[in-house]
Amino acid sequence: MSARRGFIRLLVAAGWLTVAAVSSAAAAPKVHTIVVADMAYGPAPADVHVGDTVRWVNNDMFRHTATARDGSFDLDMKPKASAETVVKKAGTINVYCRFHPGMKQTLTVK
Ligand SMILES: [Cu+2]
Repeated sequence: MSARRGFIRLLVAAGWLTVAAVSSAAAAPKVHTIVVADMAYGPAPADVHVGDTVRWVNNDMFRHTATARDGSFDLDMKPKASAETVVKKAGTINVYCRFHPGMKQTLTVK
């Protein structure tokens, strides 16, 4: 085998390693942060996948919850506290605050 051909094989192998590394990074779980302030949830994150973590950060001066209507989680947050959950199934999750029924949010999990 010529040195040139060996070099080309090395480049091809390195290319596959790069592809493998990038695709496994894309599949790694992500953390999505939602800031709670002024009696409201911040925007629901886009592109939430099963296995990702959704974290609510309560920047308000009041205690809030992030409670799933389907009962899958119920996170209670004192002022300046945060809480998180790992989403386990795809679909729509309706979230509300137990203390302030007007606080609502819809999470879409892919
Ligand atoms: Cu609340």
